[in-house]
Amino acid sequence: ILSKVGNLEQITLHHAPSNQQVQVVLFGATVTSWKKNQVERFFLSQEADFSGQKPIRGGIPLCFPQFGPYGPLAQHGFARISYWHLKQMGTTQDRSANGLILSLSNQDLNSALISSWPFLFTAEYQIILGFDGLETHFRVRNDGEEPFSFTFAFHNYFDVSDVSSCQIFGLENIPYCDRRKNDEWSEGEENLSGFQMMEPVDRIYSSTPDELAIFDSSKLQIIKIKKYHLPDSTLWNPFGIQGSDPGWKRFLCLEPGAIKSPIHLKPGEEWQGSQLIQSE
Ligand code: TA6
Repeated sequence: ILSKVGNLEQITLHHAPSNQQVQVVLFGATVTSWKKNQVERFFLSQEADFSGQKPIRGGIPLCFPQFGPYGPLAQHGFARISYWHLKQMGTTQDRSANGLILSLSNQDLNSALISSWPFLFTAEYQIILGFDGLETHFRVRNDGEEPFSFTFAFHNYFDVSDVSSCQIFGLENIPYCDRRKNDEWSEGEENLSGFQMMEPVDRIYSSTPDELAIFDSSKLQIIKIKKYHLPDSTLWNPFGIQGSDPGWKRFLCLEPGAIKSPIHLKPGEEWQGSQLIQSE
């Protein structure tokens, strides 16, 4: 189903047998909503901008080809502020899943972006709704004659009842880069699952396990993330500091990515990073 939100085109995908629905805005290839059993699982800011002038705050913005401010591009790169094309959409023959593929290439970029990131590439973003949950697959191919490098993250904004009543599983004892302390590296914390967020957190954990989870003790909801070829994970909540989104209590960002060590692609090479999100 194709519809409009603000100035932007969006697609709604359903998977009736598992009672799931996902909404994807072509601008930024941003997943803005995922409902299972009619319950929303992603946070979308009340201030989310649908003019096509700014990244959409909420859901799953894509950070590519640069995570954060670390590189020649504006924060988190151009994927989240580019107009993607619908390449394919439909259910599998046995109706066990419904999905779509969006694409973006260097031809879709303006000249300022091309001069900051002068590489020939094709990116494809596949979103699949099925009995297992929501799968997102991000692929990049080097179509040029020069090698290039990039960093990447799925900037997941999960909807939580209160960020202070969430437990995080999978990041115990893992060293992290503390973006709030001049990117200083800290030793991991032993008991992160008992950890209650009481202050701003902005961390990049390196070499994290491929299964992570958030338990929301008020909603009694668990979100599980399985990730593939994405070694790192960002954990973020601004906790009301100046400039925080007014809805900051209601989200927790847990973002699988390839951040610490950039991915290098030689001419003709392709890379894929994926996640499967399940919620009970
Ligand atoms: O992933 C966390 C982070 O990099 C934070 O440092 C914070 O700036 C956040 O992303 C949101 O960035 P944005 O540019 O969307 O406001």
